[in-house]
Amino acid sequence: MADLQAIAENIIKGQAPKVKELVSQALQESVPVRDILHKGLIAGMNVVGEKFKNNEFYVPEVLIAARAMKQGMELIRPRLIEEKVEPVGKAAIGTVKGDLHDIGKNLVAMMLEGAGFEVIDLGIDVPPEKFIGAVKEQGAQVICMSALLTTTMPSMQTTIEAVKEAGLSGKVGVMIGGAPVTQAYADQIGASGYAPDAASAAEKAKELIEKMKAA
Ligand code: B1M
Repeated sequence: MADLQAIAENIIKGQAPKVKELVSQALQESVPVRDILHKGLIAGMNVVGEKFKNNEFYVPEVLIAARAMKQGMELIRPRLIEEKVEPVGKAAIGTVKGDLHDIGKNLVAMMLEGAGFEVIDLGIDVPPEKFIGAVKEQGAQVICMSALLTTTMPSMQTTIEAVKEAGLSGKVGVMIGGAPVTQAYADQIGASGYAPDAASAAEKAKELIEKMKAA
């Protein structure tokens, strides 16, 4: 019988082949795809996020778990579309203009996917207009900006100003992060959220979506 907890456990262990095998079995046994996603794949990534936050896991373990998650997701994606299972939200993520660091940004993207978000990855060196485009043309509900250089942090403020100019204030959440970024900086430039690490980033993005829904 399909074992959703075993899917979660193998995500945590980063056992991609086992995850694929268990997900295929669950699909064959007609386990609801929503359950495979939430009680299997996402449940596993939630634990990975917690362990990462508590320094029990480091970057390599997260990357290996995310690879297992991705392979499981590939198997269920056609069914998610077929059954119109809505993602938790849509997030556009990128490293800001002038900045080429992407390791942390990629981790945040993986944790967002792991939390059930549809992620539009805009890559590195992303100018404000590209973030705005992702909101207007692709329906992103949260903009996630990463910066690793003190010299590129001002691009976060420029993007927030562009969000205001585009009349999108209050309609899209804007969250920021990266090694030199702080909550104080987020407050100073008017970002709606800040997170110190990839796991907290996924939680914060969810919180922003819920706040916007409630408003
Ligand atoms: Co660069 N680099 N680098 N670098 N680099 C730093 C950032 C630096 C601190 C090194 C140093 O001097 N000690 C320094 C910045 C100084 C400063 O501004 N304060 C620096 C510099 C100066 C530079 C160059 C200017 C060097 C040069 O050419 N003279 C140059 C700039 C290029 C550019 O961007 N235009 C440069 C280039 C590079 C490489 C290309 C060689 C390479 C990047 C490769 C890549 O990313 N593909 C690189 C690297 C690897 C680093 C260090 C060593 C590691 C960064 C990293 O990946 N950390 C870094 C020194 C360091 O941090 N020890 C350094 C691991 C990653 C998992 O952490 O990105 O912080 P991090 O992400 C975390 C959190 O911050 C958070 O979650 C992640 C996981 O928990 N987070 C978010 C990140 N984004 C988030 C977004 C969120 C929320 C949380 O919400 C949206």
